[in-house]
Amino acid sequence: MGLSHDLRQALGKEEFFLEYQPVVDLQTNMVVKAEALLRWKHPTKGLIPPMDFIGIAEDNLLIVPIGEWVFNSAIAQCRQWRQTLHPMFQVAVNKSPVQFAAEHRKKEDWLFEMAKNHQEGNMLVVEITERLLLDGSSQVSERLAQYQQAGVQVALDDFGTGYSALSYLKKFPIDFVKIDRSFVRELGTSSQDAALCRAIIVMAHSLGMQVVAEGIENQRQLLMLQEMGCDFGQGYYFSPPLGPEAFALWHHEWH
Ligand code: G
Ligand code: G
Ligand code: MN
Ligand code: NA
Repeated sequence: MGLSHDLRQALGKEEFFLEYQPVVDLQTNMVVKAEALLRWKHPTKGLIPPMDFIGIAEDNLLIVPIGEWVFNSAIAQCRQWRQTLHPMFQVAVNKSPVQFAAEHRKKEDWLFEMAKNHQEGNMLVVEITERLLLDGSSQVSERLAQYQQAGVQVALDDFGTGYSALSYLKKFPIDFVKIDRSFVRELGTSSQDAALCRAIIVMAHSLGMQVVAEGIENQRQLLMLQEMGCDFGQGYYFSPPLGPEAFALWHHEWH
């Protein structure tokens, strides 16, 4: 039997879990956000990376119940961390264009539950990609506006790698731009990449958005991004994605 078959069983068999990667405030060094990343522990094949199963889950629409599980788990975790780590803790979850399309057809989703309770909404950041915004769909606009009303923030992931029609930055309610790690990688060695990072930061700030740099792996990259005024950073230099217990331990050591 193939992965697609096994994926149908995975939710019921509780084979999914989340890891959390800290998002560091580069000006204060505080950590009050984490990105939730989905993991699948296959009973015989071991850990399967999201790249290898998200596409399948999108094709057979299992991504919808899986996505709901991700949101519920991340919210439950965040509720706990608001008690134990920081009262304003937030979790960021990834959401693909297929999830938006499928939800639109379904009409009701977790968001409407949450919209009733603003205190839950402000626990969440939703990470979307440029691909979602490309066709300028009014349904997407509407959904993002609902997020905003519910206190959910929106981050534009992998920024700079996609279509980069900059007009959507003013058209959609986007709170954070995430500089793709391909630009951060060569920061110390490529003056072009440094110029690009600097330009993205200046542009985002002038449009009222904050910037998260992904894939920070060394101190040189960190210092350059800090000097450019980048707001937040993520990467192996701080920590890889961690299970909830390891994350809490890491957080206690950090502060
Ligand atoms: O950490 P990592 O290599 O596992 O993540 C790879 C990619 O998988 C990320 O770029 C992210 O966009 C995607 N991903 C991780 N978790 C989720 C999830 O819960 N939902 C969706 N749609 N994508 C995810
Ligand atoms: O596309 P998205 O940004 O959602 O995916 C996050 C992915 O980036 C995860 O797979 C995570 O494991 C990976 N990642 C996080 N930090 C680093 C880093 O410092 N270097 C590299 N190469 N990958 C990273
Ligand atoms: Mn992401
Ligand atoms: Na990314």
